[in-house]
Amino acid sequence: MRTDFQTLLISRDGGVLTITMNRPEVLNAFNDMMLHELGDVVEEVAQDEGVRCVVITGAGRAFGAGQDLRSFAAVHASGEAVKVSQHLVNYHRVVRAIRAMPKPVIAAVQGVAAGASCNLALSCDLRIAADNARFIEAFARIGLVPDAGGGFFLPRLVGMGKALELAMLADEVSGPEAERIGLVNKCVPLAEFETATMVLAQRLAKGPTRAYGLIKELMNKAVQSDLETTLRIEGELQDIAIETADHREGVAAFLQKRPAQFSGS
Ligand code: LHQ
Repeated sequence: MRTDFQTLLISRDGGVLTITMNRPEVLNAFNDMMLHELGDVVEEVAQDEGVRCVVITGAGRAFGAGQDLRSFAAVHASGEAVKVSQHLVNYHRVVRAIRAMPKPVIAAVQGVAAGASCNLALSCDLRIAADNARFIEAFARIGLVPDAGGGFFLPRLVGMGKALELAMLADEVSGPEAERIGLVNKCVPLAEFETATMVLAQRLAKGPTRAYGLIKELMNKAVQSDLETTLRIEGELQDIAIETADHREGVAAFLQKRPAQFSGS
């Protein structure tokens, strides 16, 4: 697994891989390098069976400030004919890789998560926030629409009415408020944030990884399907899950009245 990135820090603790976006001088705003490196690492880690949970977080006082507006303005000023939709393909690569990743991905958000960084967090499976978190669908502040998958994830997480409010008014949502409206799964005091993140990540890394991958596949498909299709997919995925070692171990542990030891296979 490659670890020599210019804009990312990579650390490994057992089955947990932490990816830290590391441009703290601009609140981890995305320049092209960071966007490409993040795409590379999320695609690569999907193949690494030793990694059973991925955490994405930010260095310094922020999760991320979205697109680096200076570097994007510089490209425009250079006269280079770049359509923004071509640039967005790089964000879409990251979002697709996170959704397709056959293991849990946690966004660990402290400080600000604005624009595309906010929506990157929404594309993850679970979100944990520190109580200093500030979620901002900042796009309308600069006359844009939510990108990086926000149009898909935001209304599904908080409902259409709240999604429209957040996207149109572009007001900040605090960590506790984000927990209240379902934008994040859990908000904890900043002093407990790192420990709480690792406790959650290690718990997931010791879980039935194959089943987690199938759960993701089921939910990914279900949010875009009707009941009949979902019931069919559920059966197909359960046929796979029931053949796993972790299923056998889970049942044996239950019958023997002991905690399960999941191998991830
Ligand atoms: C930044 C940034 C930033 C550069 C803070 N860029 N430097 C996709 C495709 C193409 C085009 C456009 O967009 C997109 C997707 C998007 O993500 S659109 C949304 C882009 N992001 C924003 O509009 C957010 C811009 N940033 C802010 O509104 C504020 O910085 C927030 C609310 C995030 C944080 O405010 P503060 O905590 O008060 O921090 P600050 O503003 O003082 O920022 C600290 C430094 O970071 C500062 O640099 P300086 O040299 O003055 O210390 C900022 O210029 C820099 N920075 N965001 N996106």
